[in-house]
Amino acid sequence: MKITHIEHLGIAVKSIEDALTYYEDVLGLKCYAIEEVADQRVKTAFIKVGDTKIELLESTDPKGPVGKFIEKRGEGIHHIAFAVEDGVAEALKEAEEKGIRLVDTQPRKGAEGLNIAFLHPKSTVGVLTELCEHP
Ligand code: CMX
Repeated sequence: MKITHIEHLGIAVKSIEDALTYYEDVLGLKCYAIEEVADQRVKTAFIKVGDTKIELLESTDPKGPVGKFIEKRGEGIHHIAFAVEDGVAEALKEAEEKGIRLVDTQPRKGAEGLNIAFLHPKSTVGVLTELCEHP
């Protein structure tokens, strides 16, 4: 697959409002959008940092992926998202052929309207990995 850049880093937080006091007041960054992704049971906040972004993830359901993550591992880096040039479907096919366990077998819609899919952290050296592309 052809990865062009890190599209964003996902960071699990208990409260976006509390986390923003650090990102905005201490680091001087600016949140430009807050969006709920209902099917993922999260609220997301986006912060631009140069050519990439940070996506803060607040769970809306303790049984959702971020709720479970925080319960088990606490707040912190949740996933890395790579932009792929040759399309998410093609990248997924290639990853599967190379023995990687897929969370999503097909691309789906994520925050900001991107086409996204996740690779399972148990086959990506411990880091939940998202592949994404602008539609
Ligand atoms: N990073 C690294 N490891 C992780 C992880 C993460 N984000 N999430 C779970 N794990 C690990 C757990 O620690 C656990 O490891 P051990 O067995 O060694 O304890 C193992 O994976 C299984 O964890 P689990 O709590 O039983 O969770 P599930 O198997 O139910 O789900 C996963 C794990 C990755 C399939 C699920 O979190 C998922 O589908 N993630 C993709 C979707 C997602 O994260 N959405 C939120 C973001 C949405 C967005 O950005 O728009």
